[in-house]
Amino acid sequence: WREDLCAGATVLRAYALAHEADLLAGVTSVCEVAPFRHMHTPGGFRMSVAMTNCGDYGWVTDRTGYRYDAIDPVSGQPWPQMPDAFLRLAQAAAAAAGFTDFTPDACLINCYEPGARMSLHQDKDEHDFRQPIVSVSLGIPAVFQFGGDARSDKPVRVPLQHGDVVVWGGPARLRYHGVLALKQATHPLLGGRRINLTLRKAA
Ligand code: MD3
Ligand code: FE
Repeated sequence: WREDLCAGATVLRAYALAHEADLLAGVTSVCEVAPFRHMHTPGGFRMSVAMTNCGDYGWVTDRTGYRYDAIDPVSGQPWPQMPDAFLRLAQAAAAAAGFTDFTPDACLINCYEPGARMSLHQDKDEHDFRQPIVSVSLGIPAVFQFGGDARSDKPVRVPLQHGDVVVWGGPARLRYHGVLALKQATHPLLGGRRINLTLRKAA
């Protein structure tokens, strides 16, 4: 159930399954305060993935750029607190992959419908690249693209299913990555959607 994609990138298959109910309840409670929205890139494009956040900081993008912000620009209020179930799962997964002091203060929640995709990018808006990122896949499957240190490096495809958790740290932390356009499918708990939690230490 454990696969190393490369040094620093560990797939924990089905690791979140035992906690799916708590995680989904957490998503629902976050969305009551901070609903999913389609943000815009600095170049003016509407993202096909809908997003929200919880924790002390949330990742946002708009015409002025990408950043972590303590305030939800839609509500003008702080992001909702990170649910305990998110924090506990992320810390356990990070420890299982060898990162013992992971203290996430931000969780970006991505919502994909069929056709939604995320093009190759690096996550580099965080301050401390020694801290890993933990991602949790829920709902319909997706094909993840795991590239190299340059955008031109050919990515490998990694299918991700409901319950899979991936820890990205060390030499994998700044690798290019993305998600291919989702195919139509149905998940018993989530219907035709995929939700991905990415837990980070932003500050
Ligand atoms: C590899 N999300 O939100 S999670 C993102 O499935 C993002 O929604 C994708 O990329 C998703 O930024 C992929 C997996 C992931 C997250 C962060 C990484 C892979 C990573 C950082 C470095 C290397
Ligand atoms: Fe990313």
